[in-house]
Parts: sequence; structure tokens; C-alpha cells
Amino acid sequence: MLQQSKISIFSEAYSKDPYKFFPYFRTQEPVFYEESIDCYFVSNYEDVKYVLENEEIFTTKMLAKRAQPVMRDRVLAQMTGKEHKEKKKMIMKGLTGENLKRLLSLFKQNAIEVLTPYLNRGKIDLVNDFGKIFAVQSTMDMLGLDKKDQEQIAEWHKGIAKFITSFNLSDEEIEYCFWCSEQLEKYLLPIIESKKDSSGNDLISILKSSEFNGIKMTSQELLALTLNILLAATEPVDKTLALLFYNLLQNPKQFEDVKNNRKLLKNAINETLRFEPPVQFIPRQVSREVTIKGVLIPKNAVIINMIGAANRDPKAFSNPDKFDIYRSFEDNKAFTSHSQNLAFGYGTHTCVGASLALMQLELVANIILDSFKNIELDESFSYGEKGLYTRGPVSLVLKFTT
Ligand code: 2IO
Repeated sequence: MLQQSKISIFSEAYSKDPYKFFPYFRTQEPVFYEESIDCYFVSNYEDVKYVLENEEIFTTKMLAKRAQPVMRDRVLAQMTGKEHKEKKKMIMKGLTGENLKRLLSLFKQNAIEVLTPYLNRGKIDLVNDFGKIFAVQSTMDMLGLDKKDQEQIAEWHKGIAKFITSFNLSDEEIEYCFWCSEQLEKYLLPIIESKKDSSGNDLISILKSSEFNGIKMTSQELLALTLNILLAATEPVDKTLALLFYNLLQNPKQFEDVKNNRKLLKNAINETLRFEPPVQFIPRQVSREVTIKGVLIPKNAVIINMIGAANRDPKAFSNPDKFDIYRSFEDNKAFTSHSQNLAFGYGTHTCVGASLALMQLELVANIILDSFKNIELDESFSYGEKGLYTRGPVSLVLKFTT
């Protein structure tokens, strides 16, 4: 058994600025052990990639404990083989083609509706006034839920997100997370059951009318996938959007370039996801004893991949601690390196919603840039980030002219 790491991810210093510790972890403790949660952390790009691409050794079995209690059945990431492939295809059907077009136009409506009241105020908190609300509304549109219940859904969503993205919760906190999950079940099951076969093109209807091995999914299975999508499509949105604008504001020259050439927004979004991935941890469970960087990891142990650290590995990205929207253009230059960033994971379980998320972010950023001129951080505002598992700005107060 490994010794407890010299630096704990639960220390105040780490939660204030995890990025400061990544070089130490990558070079000095490339596999470290966090005793209080009995988990092994991996931080080098090559190791994280190796773990994520070998699903037979590094399974998703720990989700039975980490997710299923609030998801109420298996989520997509728990599935393997043919079942995983088929159910992933069903979800993709709701996110591509005509459905994609429909979704993007709904996202546009949502964004404009939430932004409009702020236009003549000249000030907005991009996280709390916009991002969180926009995220829930857009996810509800994807699922075909009535947005009149958005505040309720947002509250319950927070409870299930907390369970999945926390460590060391108290019994009371766990009870609250379970309560939120039960409320969501009570709310969603009747809706799932009342949707008619092939009547709609929302994700719940599509999943409900699909078959796997000639059999329809049960309401409980549909519920779990619905909750899975609710969480995955909501939780990272406000964080990524705020990080995009924060990083651009910190780099005025790049911000000018993006404003003048909107084609660069895609690069800026990808660079934001590399530089500060909103999902910092991706767990796996080892199916057999395995050695990484000379460290023996026992059978059934849980490994946590540190996505933020891997995305800053100098062996994978040149000048990794620099926010540089032009880095992907460096590909063909000699002696520079630019790997695929791991913000959406890697391998079989790579995020199903990745391409939709990128389009959604680009669409919203364009709307913001079209509506707000002279964007600056508000002088009364002080920047801070929160979260170990998912991480992002607590708020981002912008002032602007129209
Ligand atoms: C819901 C953690 C925000 C997923 C998860 C148990 C499975 C899976 C992820 C992402 C993001 C959330 N894991 N989405 O890391 O569906």
C-alpha cells in the first residue's frame, strides 16, 4: 500500500489553486495515494490516456457506487460492448441532423431571452445571471421537459451533481442528495411514462421508442439515462462559458483577434477546455493488479485521472501554462507539440455530447459578443474558482456597453 501523498487534494492550498501543484504531482508523485478516500491519482498525459483507452483493465465499475445511487439505474458510462454502442447511438440520434438544428435554434432563443433583461443594465454575472439558467433551460429542451419547472429542476440537479462530484460527504448531505434524486424520480417517471411512442424528437421520446436487442427500455432505465443527460449537459456549461470569457479578458490581444475574426472562437473554446477543463477528475476501477510509473495498484482499486494536470503536461503541449488560442496552428512547425486535450475524456467513453457542447458554446459566445460591446471585468468584482471534481468560476461580473 502506498503512503499518503505529501500534498493532499483536500488541503486549502490545493482547492485554492490546483494548477500550482500539477508540476509537482506529474514529476514527483506521478501516481499518488489519497488515504482518506482510498484512491490513486494519475496526472501525466501519457498515463491518463493509457488508463482511458484500456477499458478492460480500467473499468467504470466504481460508478455503481459513485453515481447509481442518485441516478437510480445504470448510466451510459457504466455500459460496455454492444449495449453501450447501441444506446450511445440512440442518444446521438437526438443530438444530430434535424434534431441538432432544432436544438441550436432553441439554445439561441434561450440565450437571447435570458440576456435581454440585462442589456440596458450594462452589467451581468455570466455565471449566476446567465450560465446556470441557460444550461438548465437548454437541457430541459433537449429532454423535452416543460421549462416552467426550471427552478425546481435546477435545485434538484444540484443535489445529484453534489453526490457524484464530491468526496467525504456527511450523512446529512448524502440524505439531501438522495432526497433530490427521489424528487426528480417522482417528477420524471410520470413524464417518461406519458410520452407516446415515436411522438416526439426530444431525447426522452427517442430513447423510449428505441429498442435494444428487440426490447424497449424500462421506465427505470429511461429515468437513469434522463438523469445522466440532465447532469452531463448542465453541470459544465456555466463553468466553461465563464472560463472562456475570463481567459479572453486576461489576454486582450487574443480577445481582440476573436472579436474581429469569429472563426477563432472554436480555437478559444478548445483552448479554454485544455487550459481549465470544467471536469477535472475522471475515475476508473482496475480489474486486475496493474503497475503505472513503477507504482503497484492493487486489484479493484479506484484510480482518478487528473484531467487538468494531464492537459498541462509539457510532454504533450508546448508552453502548457500559457493560454494560447493559436496553439493548434502550431501542428506543422518543428519541435512544438500539441496533443488532443482530454477535457471530454478519451477512448470508448469519450463524451457523447462533446460536439453539441462545442456548438452550443460557440453559439452563445457569438450572441454575447454581438450583444455586448466593450466587455470588461466589473471593478467591484474579485475572481475566484470553486470545486475539485468539477471546477469553475464562482461568478464572473462583466460590465459592457451596447
Ligand atoms: C454522470 C460529471 C458533470 C457523464 C456521470 C456519472 C457520468 C459521466 C462525467 C461527465 C460530466 C459530469 N461523467 N458526464 O464526467 O455523463
